[in-house]
Amino acid sequence: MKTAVTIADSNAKDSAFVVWRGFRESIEKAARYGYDGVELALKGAEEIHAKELRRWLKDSNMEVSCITTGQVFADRGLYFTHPDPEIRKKTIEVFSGLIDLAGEFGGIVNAGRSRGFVGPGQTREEAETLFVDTMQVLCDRAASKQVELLIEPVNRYEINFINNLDQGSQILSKVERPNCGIHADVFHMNIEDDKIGESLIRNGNWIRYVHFADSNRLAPGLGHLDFHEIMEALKAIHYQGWVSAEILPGEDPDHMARKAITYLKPLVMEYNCEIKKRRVLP
Ligand code: LER
Ligand code: MN
Repeated sequence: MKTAVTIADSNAKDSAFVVWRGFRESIEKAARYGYDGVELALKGAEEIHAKELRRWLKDSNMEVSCITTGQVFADRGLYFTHPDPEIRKKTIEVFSGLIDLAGEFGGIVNAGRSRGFVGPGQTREEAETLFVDTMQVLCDRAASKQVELLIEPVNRYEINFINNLDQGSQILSKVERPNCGIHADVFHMNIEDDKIGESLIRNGNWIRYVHFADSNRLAPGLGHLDFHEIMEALKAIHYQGWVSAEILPGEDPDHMARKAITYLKPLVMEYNCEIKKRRVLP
């Protein structure tokens, strides 16, 4: 398990949900603070100059954990279940660019709110069909680049579609693609899932990525979520992926990022030791 923090371009709006802005400075800072990687929140692949990014990552010995797409929805109004075929076509075009980029950086693209919702005048079945069709097209593109496309269940106050992990697993089984999966966010799970640990275990086969924030969406440790329960559940499913701090930056993003890594680092180190010990057991 490795730790990451969410970053975006310097002009990203609040809806990007990132801790730091400005790619180069954020990568350097994340490395100094002790994170292993950065999660790139992007509006489109054109925001990234691959050669520069490669150099900044190498200089700081950092990795990209995942490419996330909240701004594709919030800023550009693009999503999988849009009733207009032209908008869906544009969504596929933008996601294809991000998938190609992930082929070189991180190997994971997330569809949070951009997976769409049940719109006015649309039935749930119609939204589901559009979602499944779009996922299939994009998963096939992603497979050719060895990329995984993950959906993130998001709480009901933000979206009316795929709110908990059970719903995520259920709809992904209709997508029928080996490179789709779930990106779990424990902040949303605290609102939507019956028991966080039990839901992580129940849906463990699908989980490929995890967002960590506390109940108040601040750094882990500053709210009332039980991160030991969460780590125990991740251990039970032998989770080997990233834990990424997607937290509200508050007045002082540096302070919040520091709080998060100070809490996460020992937790992850202990986890990694135990997972290693388990693996040598018969
Ligand atoms: C994005 O990762 C997320 O968690 C959402 O709350 C954004 O709507
Ligand atoms: Mn999230």
